[in-house]
Amino acid sequence: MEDIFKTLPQHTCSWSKDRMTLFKYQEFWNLQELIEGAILAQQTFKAQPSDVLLCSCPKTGTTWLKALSFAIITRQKFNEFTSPLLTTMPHDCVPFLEKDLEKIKENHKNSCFPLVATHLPYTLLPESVITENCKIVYVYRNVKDVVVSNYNFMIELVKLRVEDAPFEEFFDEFYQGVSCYGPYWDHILTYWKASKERGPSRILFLKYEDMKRDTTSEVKKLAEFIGYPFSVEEEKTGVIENIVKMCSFDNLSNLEVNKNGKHRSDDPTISIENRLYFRKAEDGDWKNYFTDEMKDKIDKLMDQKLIETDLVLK
Ligand code: PAP
Repeated sequence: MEDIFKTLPQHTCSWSKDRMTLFKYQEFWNLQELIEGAILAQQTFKAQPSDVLLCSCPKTGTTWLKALSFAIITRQKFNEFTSPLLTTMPHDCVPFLEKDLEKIKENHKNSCFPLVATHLPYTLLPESVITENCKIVYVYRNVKDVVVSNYNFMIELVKLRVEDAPFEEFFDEFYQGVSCYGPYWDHILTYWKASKERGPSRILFLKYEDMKRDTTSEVKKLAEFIGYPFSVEEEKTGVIENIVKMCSFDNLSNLEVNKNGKHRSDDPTISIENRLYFRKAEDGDWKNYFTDEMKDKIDKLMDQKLIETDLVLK
């Protein structure tokens, strides 16, 4: 690992007062520990054909997607009163490829639990995900709210106050593509290109804003895609609505575990307060942060980057 890192471009983020350094590994920026996790996953992860990968760039709806997918696949065993989601942070319910290889191995051995989450771009996924033709769900979100969500999360992570971490500097670096798992648009494009090659039966795109607007429809789509469709009986008896309600921001963010608990609490060096994953969940919070100039600049960039796609990130 040491030899690899010696060769990688690196960048110390100015907004972080030099508290955060990112490395560029195979076209994408990231923290050292997450690149190490990616390399280990690439070298050792053996996907099973039944695995379903929940993929996303950070701050695009990962926590919500994990909660919904977990609730969908465990609904025969648990309901809205007994679900582990009521006492366990969604990130601790679905293992993360860059960090939880042992847990995933255990799941492969002991159960038929198929969910694996990752923030890796498609081009960095372990080879076996492709050769085993695993299904992939990719969630994405409008770029401006992603910038703001990242900013608020990252400054907490490096223990800076808003006054001490200028948003303009964070925006500039994000715009240059320097963010965790960034450039964000290139991340999306890796999955978009793969979906054109592999077809919609293997890669489902979900958009955070669509999920907010019509959660029930998107949840039905998700359940069908991952192979756990709702029966007519379930639709009639409100099973979908119960899942939607249980996984809603209002419900999850008010649970004791998500207000006061810590994620990865067994390892204090990487443990993160769960509340940081539940901030506002609003569309358009960017309006409280962006100047007109920033808005025009990033909208223009999205027009250029996504010109060949039908994706709208503005
Ligand atoms: P991660 O990639 O670090 O896991 P992720 O879950 O993708 O983060 O993104 C966090 C965002 O999702 C937060 O958005 P905000 O900063 O704009 O508020 C968070 O509030 C939002 N979020 C978390 N849970 C839910 C949910 N159940 N429904 C809708 N949005 C949610």
